[in-house]
Amino acid sequence: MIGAARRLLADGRRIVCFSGAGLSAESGIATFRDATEGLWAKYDPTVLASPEGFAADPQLVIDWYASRRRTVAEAQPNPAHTALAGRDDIVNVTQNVDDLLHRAGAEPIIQLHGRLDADRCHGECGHWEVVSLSEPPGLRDCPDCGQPMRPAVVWFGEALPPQQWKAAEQACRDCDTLLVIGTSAIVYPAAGLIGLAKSAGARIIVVNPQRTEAGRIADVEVLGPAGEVVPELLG
Ligand code: BJW
Repeated sequence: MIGAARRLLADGRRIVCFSGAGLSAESGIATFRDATEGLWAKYDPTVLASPEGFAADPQLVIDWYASRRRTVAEAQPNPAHTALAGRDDIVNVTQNVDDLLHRAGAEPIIQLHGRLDADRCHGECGHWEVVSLSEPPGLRDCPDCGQPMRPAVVWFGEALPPQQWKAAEQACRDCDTLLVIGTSAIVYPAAGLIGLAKSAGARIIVVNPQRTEAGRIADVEVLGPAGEVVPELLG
């Protein structure tokens, strides 16, 4: 399977990598849906990452993000990030909110679900600030309008940033090879990019230790961890 995937990538002229939380798993960042351990295990991330979760308990949500931000601050890019960064012909479309692809030096990167290293006003005023991952802010109000500040990420029920979404759709429509890494492929509209690329004629390669929804339409499915498989595919 790895040989078949390598050949597809070698033949690719317009390659897009569509990644999810599994890309950063070997850097020590917990995936969204895999069982978690420790302090936050008893909370459901799909509830915390929603406007309803924030309205119900803003302090809890901000504390959860502070903990995740500190973890990202301490994490390092893994060999999969580095391999992707080594290929400036690959367009990265990621669902990840961490900055590990950036720190590895990958470019371009389209971040569909926002970023952890910024906060924005939860109201409509548009105030936005870069924040420290290692010393994240606590619960606080927007200096412009007094509404609460919150991480600049996309929660369930919220629209994806329109420019990034448009760029991702364009890239997936135009690519001839889509490398799908470390995503359960169940969160929409992002997961729909795989079907979009497929119906536009792209070959689909999926890298994941487990079988996923994306595997159903893959031309090649490589079962294994990104940190081992991706350097082999792109080296
Ligand atoms: C490894 C590995 C290793 C492990 N190597 N791999 C149709 C039907 C039903 C519902 C919907 C629908 N369409 C839309 C919805 C609603 C919803 C949705 O999709 N829900 C589904 C759960 C059903 N979608 C939304 O709400 C979206 N917005 C929307 O639709 O808006 C409509 C609208 C339009 C106009 C105006 C207003 C509204 C928004 C979705 C936002 C998602 N946000 C999150 C949180 C981001 C912030 C944060 O991190 O806190 O994004 S949720 C979470 O899921 C996060 C991720 O980016 C995203 C995807 O998860 P991902 O990356 O796939 O991670 P996991 O954990 O699921 O999977 C990890 C994988 O890695 C696994 O497969 C492992 O096997 C693998 N792995 N180790 C490689 N070493």
